[in-house]
Amino acid sequence: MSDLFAAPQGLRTDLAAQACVLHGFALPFADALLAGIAAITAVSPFRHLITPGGHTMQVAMSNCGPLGWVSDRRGYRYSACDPLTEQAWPPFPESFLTLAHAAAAEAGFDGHVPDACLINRYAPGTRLSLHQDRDEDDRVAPIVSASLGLPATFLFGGLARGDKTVRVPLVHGDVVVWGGADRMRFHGVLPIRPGRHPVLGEQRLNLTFRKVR
Ligand code: MD3
Ligand code: FE
Repeated sequence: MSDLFAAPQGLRTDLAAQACVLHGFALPFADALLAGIAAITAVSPFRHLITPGGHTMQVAMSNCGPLGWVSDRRGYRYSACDPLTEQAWPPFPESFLTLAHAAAAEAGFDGHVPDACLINRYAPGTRLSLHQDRDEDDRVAPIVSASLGLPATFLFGGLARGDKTVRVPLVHGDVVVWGGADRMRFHGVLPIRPGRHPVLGEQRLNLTFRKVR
């Protein structure tokens, strides 16, 4: 579906030497990704995880693939088992792997084979505070992220928490890829502005494909 919320396709913005936005790269996959997310979350539903400090995360999460990211009073970690269902996470839909592989290759990372995909759901007002993704054993393999639904302003920082951040607008269909020296940058998402996306309604979904082990 063509819509005013979506990115122009085919353009690329470099954020750093090994980090870029592939504008609209996920648009040809959008229907398949949404069908996959619906099937996955019918089995392993979105939930608000508890941080080790006892706070409830604003972002609702699920996972698919061999490993999933979880958090509870004991800490943050990857687990092959969904603690809610006590079963393996749903497998990767084929379209997820195709997108992750193609986007990584387009960004210069050949042969990217993720073993985890975190699915984030943001309602209007939800933010994700500045953090590093440091629970993966592999600290250089690329992470591929696909944004769907309401637009977001992504904060792209440096390797230290206090480094200056730049604001990167992300819309439906955008893919961000970062790896190598830029893999450990601090990043976050500003509060999602109220709005209604023609396909997804009042939400933003983000898929992040990771290589954990
Ligand atoms: C660039 N998710 O799940 S994805 C996360 O939009 C997470 O849901 C955000 O951060 C989201 O851990 C951001 C895009 C992204 C993520 C991490 C980066 C871009 C990045 C790390 C360094 C540089
Ligand atoms: Fe992150």
